[in-house]
Amino acid sequence: MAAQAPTDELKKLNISDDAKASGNANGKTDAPKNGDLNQDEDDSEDEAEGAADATATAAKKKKKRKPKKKKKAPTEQSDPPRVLISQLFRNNTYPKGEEVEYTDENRYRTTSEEKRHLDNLNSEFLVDYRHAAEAHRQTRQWARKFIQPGKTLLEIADGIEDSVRALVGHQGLEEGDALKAGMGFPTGLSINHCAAHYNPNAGNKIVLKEDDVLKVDIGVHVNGRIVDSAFTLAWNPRYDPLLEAVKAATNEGVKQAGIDARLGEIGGHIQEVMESYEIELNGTTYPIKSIRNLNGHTINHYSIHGSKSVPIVKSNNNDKMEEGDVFAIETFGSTGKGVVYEDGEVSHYAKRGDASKVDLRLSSAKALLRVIDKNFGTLPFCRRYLDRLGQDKYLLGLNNLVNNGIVEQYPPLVDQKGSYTAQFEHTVLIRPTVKEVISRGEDF
Ligand SMILES: [Co+2]
Repeated sequence: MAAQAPTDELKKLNISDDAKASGNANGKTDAPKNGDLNQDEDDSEDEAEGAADATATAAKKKKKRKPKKKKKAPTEQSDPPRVLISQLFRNNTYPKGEEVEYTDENRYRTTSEEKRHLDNLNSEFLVDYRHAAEAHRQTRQWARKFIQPGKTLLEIADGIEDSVRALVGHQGLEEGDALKAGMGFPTGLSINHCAAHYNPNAGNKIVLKEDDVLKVDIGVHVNGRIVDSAFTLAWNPRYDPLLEAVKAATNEGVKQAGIDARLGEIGGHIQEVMESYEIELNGTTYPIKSIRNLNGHTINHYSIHGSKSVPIVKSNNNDKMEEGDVFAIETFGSTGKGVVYEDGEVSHYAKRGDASKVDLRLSSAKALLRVIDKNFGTLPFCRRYLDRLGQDKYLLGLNNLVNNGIVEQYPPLVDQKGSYTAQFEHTVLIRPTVKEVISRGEDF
């Protein structure tokens, strides 16, 4: 999910970034830990076995060859993905992300006993993060094949979200279940000049087209540890330079990230890479611009937007990255103006971490707030997530919560009509010993 930088125009419309910054996940840290996950793992073992036809066939073959080995749990993912990640990777041992050693004066950290000790104290955090990241990778591996022109945005959103929930073993239909693991935020499916925060509300009729450029922004959380990672798909090769530029710019940001790195300087490096590309469309050459009012951001426990932001243009932000920070490094390139504004029907919302107690007079708002507290806490949600909980006619109450400053809305963010935008994003853990690009996969 993108963080918006308050530019001059936006400042008039928006609350400042500081006010947006949410501290802790007040009272939402009571999500049950591994015990419960293991419970679910056992319950759904049979179900997962039945679902995986391909897996069953593969296992049969194996059986013929090695009759001694008894088939137990599935060892490979199904299509669509429905086998628990915790079944594919036992004993809380999930694949690592890309670990990168620190450089220069921080080089000592890789082997430092003290820093290793700090790292070990944080093992639960790492297990949850790697678990969520593997669910992200396996979901997007499937989504890359599934998402094709002709599919509706609703089919795509449901397909991705059903997969994420199945892989972490939490459907999120009972109170509190979505807080244990599941969607970290609504799936962003933003087309062409729309850069971010588009998710189809119920009844949406949009069908993906051959010439579209689609940003797929997926959030997966386990125990409130949110992996925020996005990629862009296009079927017409004419967009290749745009996608290449943004992928390279994001990788530059990931490369520059580290302890003591200054955020404004990182923005400069990102912009330099991004704006070294251009693209020709219908005989016109367009420079590719960094979208200057979109940012990467820190991620806190149960909170997608922390207090630090990572600009994607050069800026005088002298804040530094620090040990223990979690960053979503995301960059956006555009053939348009390189500035986004809010436009269109809202789908994304989140309860503000700093929401004060307001005496709500509207009973529908009061009831809806209870639903939000019990199911999402400060995790972003969309209208469809309320629909699937059986909520209806909630718009008046929802808007009342927005107007009272309890819930923040995140409208779609668009550049100039007719332009094309692309996004790539990774989540990076600034661990005491190394930097871990937790969402890194073979695809990007
Ligand atoms: Co993000």
